[in-house]
Amino acid sequence: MRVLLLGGTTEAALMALALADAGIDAVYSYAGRTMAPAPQPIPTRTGGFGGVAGLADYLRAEMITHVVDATHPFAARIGGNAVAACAGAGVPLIVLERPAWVATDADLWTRVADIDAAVSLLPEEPWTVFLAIGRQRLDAFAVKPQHHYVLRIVDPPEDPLPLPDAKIILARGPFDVAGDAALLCDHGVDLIVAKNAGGAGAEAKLTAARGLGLPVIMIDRPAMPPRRTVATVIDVMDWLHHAPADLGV
Ligand code: 3Y8
Ligand code: NAP
Repeated sequence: MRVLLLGGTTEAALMALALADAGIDAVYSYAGRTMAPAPQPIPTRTGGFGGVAGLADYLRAEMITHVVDATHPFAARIGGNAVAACAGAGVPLIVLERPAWVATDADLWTRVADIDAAVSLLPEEPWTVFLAIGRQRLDAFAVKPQHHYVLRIVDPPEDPLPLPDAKIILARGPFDVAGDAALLCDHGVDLIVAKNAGGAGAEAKLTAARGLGLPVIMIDRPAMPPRRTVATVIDVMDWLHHAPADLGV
């Protein structure tokens, strides 16, 4: 057995520990998005594969017998590529994904389908908006430059921001409620924009917003092709020990 673990999340880090503890031959894959990704207890590789074909070639060249996709619910491209490449190479695939967050009665959420829909909901008059969506799609907010944006990103931006009035907070997470409540208060945040990432690592801002009575625009996850999906490391380990050489769908 030789496992390719598509990583970059808290769940992937826990999966890597389980694979290392079980002595399973595995490799952890990072996209190379951040300057100093967290170290892992199994060998790691960093960088894109070169699309579906590149990933399928990697599976064959590295004699991968199973793929575990523990990437992020919003990492839609690699998720779709993994389905296609595994089907093409005849390698079983399983997805380890945390459940989506669900609003409680105390939450002031407005759910939208994507980032552009979130931007369209921003008011015309200037507000202080906390963008907890990372760095990749900040360009979408350039059509509403009148707001004071508070941005939390992992690494300093290489290029000038597309937003004229923005405060940058460099932080990697996981985050805690006290810290996020202080952030929201200190910056006078009126509104939060978040992706429905699920998991505990990014949830603190929602708990803090609930306590402060702040509204949240919640971006729903992108649709993904059918694939075998589980929510725990134990379920993946069970699958690895029982998976016939079938495909992951
Ligand atoms: C490179 C690996 C671990 C994993 C930690 C989790 C928790 C902290 C919360 C907010 C939300 C956001 C962002 C976030 C969180 C965990 C987890 C998670 C959200 C690292 C990591 C990589 C990335 C990539 C990065 C994205 C960005 C997204 C910041 C490592 C730290 C907003 C997603 O600068 C960039 O280009 C950053 C890009 C993809 C989303 C975006 O579109 O900008 N994650 N995050 C992975 C790789 O190279 O393959 O550096 O160690 C991992 C983690 N980020 O160690 O336990 O598991 O969710 N990451 C979101 O959830 O909305 C921050 O600020 O409240
Ligand atoms: P994405 O948009 O789905 O992927 C874009 C391209 O990046 C992919 O086509 C692939 O390039 C490469 N890639 C992505 N993840 C990879 C991995 N684990 N190993 C090797 N190549 C990878 O992905 P993303 O949203 O940019 O996320 C990138 C990484 O950050 C992932 O590891 C993800 O788990 C992590 N992350 C993302 C978010 C988020 O909000 N999106 C949040 C937390 C962590 P090729 O086509 O060349 O193979």
